[in-house]
Amino acid sequence: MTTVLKLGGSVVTEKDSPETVDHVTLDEVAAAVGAGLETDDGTDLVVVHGGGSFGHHHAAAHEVTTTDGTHDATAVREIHGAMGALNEAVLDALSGHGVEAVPVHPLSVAHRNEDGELDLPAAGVDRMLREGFVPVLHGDVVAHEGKGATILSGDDIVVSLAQSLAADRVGLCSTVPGVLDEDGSVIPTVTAFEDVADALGGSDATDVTGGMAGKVRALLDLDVPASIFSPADLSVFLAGGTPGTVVRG
Ligand code: IP8
Repeated sequence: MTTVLKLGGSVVTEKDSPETVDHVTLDEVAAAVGAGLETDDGTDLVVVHGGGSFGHHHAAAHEVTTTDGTHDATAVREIHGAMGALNEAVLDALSGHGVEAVPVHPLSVAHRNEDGELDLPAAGVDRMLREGFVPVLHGDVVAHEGKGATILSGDDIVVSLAQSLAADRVGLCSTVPGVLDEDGSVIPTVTAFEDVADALGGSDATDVTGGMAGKVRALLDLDVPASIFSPADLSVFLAGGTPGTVVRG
């Protein structure tokens, strides 16, 4: 059983305060991951985390998005460096709860072609899983044919890895308990973007990769259903449940 779990950038950071880890929530989700793996040691778990207040502020400052690139190595290093620092914090938290977490930095292995198609080789991640590690990837800046380097969202990493690892389960741990309708109630199932287009507003903090709308679009591309839920439901998800919203393309 292979599970790909994304920890949203807004979950693990104070999203409106530059380069600030939300240590309380990060520790809670790390504890849930540690307990989940202890209960079910047959699960191969890949963790991906978003940028939150680490990646997005630097990306915005350098005007780098998923489609607008930069050839400025300093900009690339600043965005990647911030994400590396957040990755360290996530690794530390997971390690503190007994998770054999190791880093995987997309900048070093992934790239996009001129059509924007992502190539993220997964053989190394697969080997890590087989050796009992929990690979921890993150949204990053990656080389992009003809554009220098652009932003790679953690959501796109999740989709790519879920496909190349033939994952059985995909979960997005977000600050909200699922995809919400206009009344703020969780929509149990989403099967087409048009069903929720009106309900999905933009993200309210600096987010160059599209907030909830971007997540739903990315998850609709998957072969397996994906769950979107809040940290309070992470244990339920890891125990095999489907809390929050299930996105099924
Ligand atoms: O928060 C974005 O990842 P996301 C990463 O998963 C950067 O969209 C570098 C802004």
